[in-house]
Amino acid sequence: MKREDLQLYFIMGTSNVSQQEPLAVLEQALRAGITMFQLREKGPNALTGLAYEQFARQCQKRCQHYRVPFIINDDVDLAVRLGADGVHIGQDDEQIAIARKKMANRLLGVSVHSQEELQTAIDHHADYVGIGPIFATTSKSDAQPPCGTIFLQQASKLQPNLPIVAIGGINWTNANVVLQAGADGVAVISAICDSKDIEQTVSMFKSLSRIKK
Ligand code: 3NM
Repeated sequence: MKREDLQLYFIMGTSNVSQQEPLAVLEQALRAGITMFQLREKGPNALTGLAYEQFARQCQKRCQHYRVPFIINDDVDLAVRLGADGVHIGQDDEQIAIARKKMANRLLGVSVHSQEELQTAIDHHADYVGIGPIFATTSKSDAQPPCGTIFLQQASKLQPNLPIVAIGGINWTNANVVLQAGADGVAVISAICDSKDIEQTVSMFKSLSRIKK
């Protein structure tokens, strides 16, 4: 994968957006310059069945228009059926192995929280890993306690060839900390979903990443 694609990785599901249509939010984020998108349809009011698949296809179409990789959270079968660019999954050894096999040469991202989980992801040839939650987050109901940047720093030193995205409570005012700690980029939900000016928010994030390089 291109490491630069992790620079500003936007994650969204329909429940993350309240003031606007989710597709309108995605469109604004894409137009403003996000570099990767993950559909993460979770929560009590999450779309299911045909409505979920149709929404996923609409997101995919918009990502294709902007040539931004379209990733699906957890649902490997949907990712295969849609020909998504990748899938992102959590820490289940068997699931990682199955996902790697089914996704073949498409992207596989894995969330890791420890050295052991990092090694498991590497053993299964993950294309990138997500490390978090770096800061406190309200967007994931079962998130672990904030871990700060120490593990992120260790992981980037130990695995310099492994693309890493940091996640959890990241906004443009604290993003610099994780970029300095070695992340290739930041993955965000609320920083973009709750933004009153998505174009400006995206520009702020992207100017920070440029400073890092
Ligand atoms: N995964 P926000 S934290 C989806 O730690 C997700 O693995 C996390 O949302 C992890 O940018 C998280 O609003 C939520 O904090 C990120």
